[in-house]
Amino acid sequence: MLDEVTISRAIVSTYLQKLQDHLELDVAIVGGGPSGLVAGYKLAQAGRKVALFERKLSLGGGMWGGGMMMNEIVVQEQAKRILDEFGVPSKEFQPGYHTADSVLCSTTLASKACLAGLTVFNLVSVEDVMVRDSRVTGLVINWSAVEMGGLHVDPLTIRAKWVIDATGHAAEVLGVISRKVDARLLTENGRVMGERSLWADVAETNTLGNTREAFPGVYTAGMCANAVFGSYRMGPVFGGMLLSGEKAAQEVHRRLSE
Ligand code: 48F
Repeated sequence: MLDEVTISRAIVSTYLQKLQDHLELDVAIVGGGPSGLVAGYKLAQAGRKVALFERKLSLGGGMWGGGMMMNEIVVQEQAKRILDEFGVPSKEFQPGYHTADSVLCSTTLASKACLAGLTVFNLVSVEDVMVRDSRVTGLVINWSAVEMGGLHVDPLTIRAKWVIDATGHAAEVLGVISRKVDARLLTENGRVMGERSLWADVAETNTLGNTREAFPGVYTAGMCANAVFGSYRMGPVFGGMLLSGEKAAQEVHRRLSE
């Protein structure tokens, strides 16, 4: 016979244990779009203690909707190996252009990342960071429902050796740092430079170069990289997002080993 309160107790105690186990991390990833998921997968595979915080209910970010809600994405040649690595089926449309079902891609990235050991806290928003000696040392988090309701509720904190800002166009983590009176980002003007108009080819190339430390302790990944360092947007071509997640993970993994 099922007891309702036992069901509630199981959820409350398991969730709180999971949260307690992840209050101190090697890497905290903010944003569960394609770049954050690839970064999470790679870091978990490398044995790092890594958790991902996602504001929304579901993972996948801007990938779900493909291009203008047509749920297919395009991935260029250089990144097809990542689709293959995750086991996401793709079709060659013409040489150099591969398509994949965006729902299958989003769900597969999410599933493989979690199975590799990434812990996801969805419905949690990152509203700020902690800084000590001019370096980010963790995240300030709150329930997304608190944020959406505009409620005055104080947050909790997560300590992390590294943070990856994978929040997409909004570059929210670096944005909040950039607005502090005493902080300068590692960009030309010390601020989030903002993104330029849509130019797929240049944007995709620049994404990888812009995947780097943008403030001590914080790496960019995905579209955030271009938004922070002032490059172009790219529309529904996703290779750069996958490669950027991979690069952020590799570099943060290396920095943790130093
Ligand atoms: O936007 P998103 O998919 O980021 P991405 O990995 O990929 C960008 C592409 O989808 C597309 C593109 C490429 O062709 O231009 O836009 O760079 O996913 C970002 C995720 O971060 C979450 C947000 O809900 C989304 O799922 N997010 C944003 N801000 C916060 C956050 C925050 N403050 N706290 C938690 N999650």
